[in-house]
Amino acid sequence: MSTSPIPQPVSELRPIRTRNRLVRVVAVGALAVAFAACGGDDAADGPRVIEVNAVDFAFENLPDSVPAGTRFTLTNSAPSELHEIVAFRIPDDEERPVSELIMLPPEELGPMFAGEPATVLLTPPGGEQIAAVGDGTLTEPGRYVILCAIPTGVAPEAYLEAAAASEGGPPQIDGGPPHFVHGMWAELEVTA
Ligand SMILES: [Cu+2]
Repeated sequence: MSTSPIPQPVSELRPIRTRNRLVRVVAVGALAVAFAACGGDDAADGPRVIEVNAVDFAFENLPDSVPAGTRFTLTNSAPSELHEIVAFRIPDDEERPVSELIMLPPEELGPMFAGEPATVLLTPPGGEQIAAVGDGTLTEPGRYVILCAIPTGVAPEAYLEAAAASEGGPPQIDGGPPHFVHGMWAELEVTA
């Protein structure tokens, strides 16, 4: 071998590095990485997949009820806003509808969802989905809050950079109110 490898320009390497770092930092389990790597080739008798589309400021094609094991994916047809699906299972002893819970002040709502969400999928406008927590599959029956907490008016790249830098905590970034304030939330029942 007499030829030395041609170094790749930094501009080509950088997006790959950024993406890897994001997945490593934001994704909590190794499971998310494994699923992202294998690409979701579902067999005919495999889990049901529902493609949800995000617009400003709502989820399209999100049913009220799905069987356990359903996997969601997220596309984003909004012109400029990053959107996400965050799914939190509602505690069994909580009986209020999501329409009431979502109106609670942060100090009341926060503790109810202090744990890990069941899944978090982010998709930039017209871009590729990033599975940050889980792979979009909801396995445990119960009621769920589905919401988007992206701050209004934040540049998608800026938010993703902040999320990567926050090491699992809430991204430190200025912006308008979270999208769920504009109605980007839903209640979902996962049946056994
Ligand atoms: Cu959103």
